[in-house]
Amino acid sequence: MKSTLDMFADAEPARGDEILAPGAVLLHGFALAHVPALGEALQNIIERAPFRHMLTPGGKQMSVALTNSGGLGWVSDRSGYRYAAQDPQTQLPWPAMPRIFSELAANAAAQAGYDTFSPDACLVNRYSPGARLSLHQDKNEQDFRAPIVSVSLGVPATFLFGGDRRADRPQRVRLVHGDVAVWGGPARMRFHGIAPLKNDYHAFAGEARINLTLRLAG
Ligand code: MD3
Ligand code: FE
Repeated sequence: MKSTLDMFADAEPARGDEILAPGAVLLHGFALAHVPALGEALQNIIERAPFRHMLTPGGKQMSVALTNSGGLGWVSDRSGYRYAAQDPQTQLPWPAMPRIFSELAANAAAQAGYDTFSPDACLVNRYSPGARLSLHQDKNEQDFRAPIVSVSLGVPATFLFGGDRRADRPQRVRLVHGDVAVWGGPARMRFHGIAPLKNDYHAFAGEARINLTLRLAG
């Protein structure tokens, strides 16, 4: 029986890996074999830290619902965006990062050319029909040398891949169930977002899309 590590042992580019831009690689279907394990780990997280709609600093509810796992979790409220070790709803530490999340992320990063990625935060976003994420940069992390790894599950979405300036016209990239993308190097600070989720159905989570983003936050 192969160990989880052996299943990922070759850190070589695979057929069908798609370079979106310097530093940004889309690994089509990379997570597919691991979806059952990812789903079980996710169930356990949302039992302890349910999805919730956070407030933006401007006081509006986000259309995306979120939760976290790992030593740090991304949070937002009237005072701003930041990482926090505790769930603000319960004051408990976020659920531990499941090994399948960190291993999958490290191995995806290696296949994309980033050698030693060891995430300490996993933000879990849930998109219901119509939910969207407007163009933004991820800059709450301490060390921008680390990439961000994202895992798409459930209903497909249109990822908006912008440039270094907000006004740069975004490239539209379809992300489907099982896709893993790695965003680092010169792509790390690019503006990005998700177009409003279409009404659709996928067996993984019904009408929803779930996205895991694995980060080195602290
Ligand atoms: C490109 N989430 O949570 S993941 C976010 O699908 C976020 O839920 C989206 O953007 C989602 O901050 C996109 C892909 C992603 C994540 C971070 C990036 C792409 C990125 C950072 C820089 C460039
Ligand atoms: Fe982002």
